[in-house]
Amino acid sequence: MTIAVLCGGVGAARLLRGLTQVVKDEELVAIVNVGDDMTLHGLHISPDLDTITYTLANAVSTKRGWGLEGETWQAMEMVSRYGGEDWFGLGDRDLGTHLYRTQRLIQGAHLATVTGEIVRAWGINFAVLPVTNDHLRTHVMTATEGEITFQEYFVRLHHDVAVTAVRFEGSETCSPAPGVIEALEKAERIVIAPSNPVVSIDPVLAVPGIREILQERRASVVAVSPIVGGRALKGPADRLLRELGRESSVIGVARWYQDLIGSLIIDTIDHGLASEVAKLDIDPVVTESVMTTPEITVALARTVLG
Ligand code: FO1
Repeated sequence: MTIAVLCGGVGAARLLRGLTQVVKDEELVAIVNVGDDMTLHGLHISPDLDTITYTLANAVSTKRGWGLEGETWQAMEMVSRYGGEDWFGLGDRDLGTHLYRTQRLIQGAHLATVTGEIVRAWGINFAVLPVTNDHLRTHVMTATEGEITFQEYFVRLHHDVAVTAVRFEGSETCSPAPGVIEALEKAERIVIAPSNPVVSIDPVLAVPGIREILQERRASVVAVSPIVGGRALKGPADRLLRELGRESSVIGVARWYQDLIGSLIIDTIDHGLASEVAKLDIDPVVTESVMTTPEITVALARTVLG
């Protein structure tokens, strides 16, 4: 049984941890957003790929949800001393990942190749694929700051600015990374992880060919709602849905994915909305979906595969 999981950052990483306890490594393929990627200090940084890597390696900072546990920040303190760009926190150990990735890319290696080298170095043996090896960057249009990159929105401005539109630079010209289409076509189950639909999952769906496969295989596609009780568990998904004229609720999520998913996993707190979801020809699956314990996480993984 092959499971293909469309992933953003933190929420996806948690679900993957549950899935790795339920299926074999060779059955699991994570297809990861790269729209958050950026070049800073001359380094290629891939936050969602690294969040998944560090989380699955049990090395992620549990407090932050990104970066490594037990980080020091000496290098960034030097950058700050010089008045350099210090709004994006790069720990000393995390910098090593970006140094290696950047050097390998300069040598001509594809992002998927380098990602494989990095995840294997952390003892991860299932496939972690960037959705594309090509340039793909999420930009948000804001009323007050004009068009900014995702990380400027998410980190520098603490996503505390209203968004009027989202754009995926490179989506028309990029191609799926090797193995991505094949994984989506042969998977018994395609899972949309509980990541931000607007800025984490949509960039993945914007890569040519991917949305079409989910539309064709809708009956085999299940999404886990990242919205619980009208709120995002982490990050701006609720605000973004509202700012883009959608409901910040499981109904808003169901409509967002309507032509792509056959089932939507919603939290028990939203059980009252199950019939509304069903009206959209989406099978509502009500369960504990807030992954606060390993037991809930594994149970959710089983439900996703159920
Ligand atoms: N998120 C923050 O809120 N503040 C940061 O300073 C920050 C630094 C950072 C460095 C490396 C990395 O892989 C992720 C980092 N993140 C930071 C998270 C990043 O913004 C991700 O894109 C979010 O997790 C959204 O997916």
